[in-house]
Order: sequence, then C-alpha cells, then structure tokens
Amino acid sequence: MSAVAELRLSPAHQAWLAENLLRGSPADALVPLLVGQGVPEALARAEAEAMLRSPVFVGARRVLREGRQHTQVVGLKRAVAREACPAPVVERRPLPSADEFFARYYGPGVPAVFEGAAASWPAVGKWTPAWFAEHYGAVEIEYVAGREADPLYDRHTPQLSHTGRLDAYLALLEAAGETNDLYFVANNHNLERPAFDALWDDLCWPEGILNPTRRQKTASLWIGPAGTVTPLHHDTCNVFFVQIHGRKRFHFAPPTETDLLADAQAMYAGADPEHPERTPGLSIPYARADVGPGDVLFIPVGWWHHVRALDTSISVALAGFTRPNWFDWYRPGSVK
Ligand SMILES: O=C(O)CCC(=O)C(=O)O
Repeated sequence: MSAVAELRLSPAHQAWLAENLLRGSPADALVPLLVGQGVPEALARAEAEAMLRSPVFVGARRVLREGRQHTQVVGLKRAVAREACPAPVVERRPLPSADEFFARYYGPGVPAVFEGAAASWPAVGKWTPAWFAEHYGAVEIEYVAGREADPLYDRHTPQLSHTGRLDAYLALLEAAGETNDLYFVANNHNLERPAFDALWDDLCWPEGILNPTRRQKTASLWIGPAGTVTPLHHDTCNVFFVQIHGRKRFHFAPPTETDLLADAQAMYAGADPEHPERTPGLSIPYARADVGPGDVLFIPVGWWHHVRALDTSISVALAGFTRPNWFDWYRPGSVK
C-alpha cells in the first residue's frame, strides 16, 4: 500500500472538496487549491477521484439536480418579474368580488391594498386605545416588552412576554411615545380570550372571501405604539390584514427573491428593507405599501414583508378564508 493511500484529507478539507465538486467545480481546478493548503498533490487527486466515484456522491448529485431544476424555474420567474417591473408596486383598489379576489390575488399570490374595504366595519372609528382602556381595561392580556434590547425580539416573543391588565399596557404605550420596545402582538392570542368575545361583533366577513365559522385560531389583534417594527418574514398562510386605527408601512418582496433565503432562519430573512446598506451583497427591489384606517391589505403566503407602525396602531389579521389556507410546510428558512 502506498503512503498516499494511508493518508486521508482532514474532515474540513473533505467537506470543502465535496461541496465544491457538487457545485460543479472540476477536480482539476480544486486539486491545486488543496495543494496550496499543504495537501500532497497525489493525495488531493486520489481523494477527488474517489469522491466522484463514491455512491454517496452519486446519490447526492441526483438530489442536487432536483434542487437545481427548482432553482432554475424560480430564477426565471424572478428574472421576468424584475425585467417587467424593476420598481414593483402593490396595487391599490376597492375590494373585488370573491371570484375576482381568488382568481387575481389569492390564487396567483399577488398582494394588494383594498382601499377602504373595512371602512364601514364597526371597529373602524370605534376601536382606539382610549376605547379599549375604557371597555376592556381590566382584562388580563399578554404583551411583549424589552424588544429594543434583543436583536431577535420577534423570534423571542415567548421569552419577552409579560402578563398584565390591558389598561396598564395602554398606559405604558402612551407614556413610551415612539418605540419598538413594547407590542401587543398576534402570537399572544389575545383575541381568543373570552373577555374579548364582543369584539367579534365589530368585525365583518366579506361574502365569499372570509368564512365566519373559521375565526378560531385564525384571527389576531395587534396594538402598539408608533415605531413598532415586525422584521422581514413570511407567513405560512394567506392573510387578510385589516388596519383599524393609525397607519402602517409595509415593504414586500416576492417568494421568488431567493437571495433572501441565504441568511433566513425559519420564517425570518436576515435583510432589513429600511437598511439595505447592512447587507451590501443583496439588491432586492422591495415594493412599499402604506395602509390606514379601513384599508385591507392582502398578504399572500410566502411573501416577505416588513412592517413599521407610523402611528399608534390597531390591526387585525384574519386568515379564515373560504378556501384552504394551511401551508405549514412553507418554511424555506428551516430547510436543512
Ligand atoms: O403588523 C405587524 O406588526 C405585523 C403584521 C404581520 O406581519 C402579519 O400579519 O403577518
């Protein structure tokens, strides 16, 4: 047996070699790089050849091919979308009929602001922080505080949650001014508390679009000061986002902007649309959409969105559509 055959590449060099061979670099280009790292040439070449023949590598290459085909399809869609619309916009219009909504927005996954679609709902004009304090002040709720000190605050909602009376939270909100430190967020499931049952009477279920019997566990309430920021993420279902009080600003990017996946963790992207300079390698053409009281925003599943409250804000997110809306598999940031 030759001396070379007894030697092995270090695990780190093997992983590097495997990754680059799988990415399509020829062995002839990789061997000199290993040699430059002090690996004997005969060993580098023998390992590369053995790796290319190994059944594990052959299987991995087949799996990788499937991934490449999908990437190619998505990449083409992205290229066409960017070419056709270099500065994307979110359409603004009145609420369409149910048939048009599902055909033009829900099915193809197109976000839209339906201006004034909820303007006649009893909640709009009635729900304000002062009204909540007066009617529901004594209700125990959960809210999040200490967000400013935790860069991963949205992911750490359970750890940052506090329990208290709603009027105490609203007093904190008023005293805080513009801040991202505290928020009454969807994950607290406050809307499911029996004490809030009467709130449902102030919401509506647009005919054929939302199903009122699907309200359990599909609706959430957000109450926060100006300055709250929900970082760039995607949801695992379609959302009918109803702005009740104050204004919010959304930045959107389609699921085909796959560069956002590179640093994604679960449903969160690493990028910040308000600070593109922090991710210099990324160039994402975000669409911006502001919503005010009575506007409804349709957020299609998988669309990246970043949300800033421009004022003290109250919103309701509804996901109980009349069509299937369970896409729990869609968490590309979690793919190993
Ligand atoms: O309003 C917010 O802060 C976040 C809303 C949101 O991201 C959602 O409903 O998916």
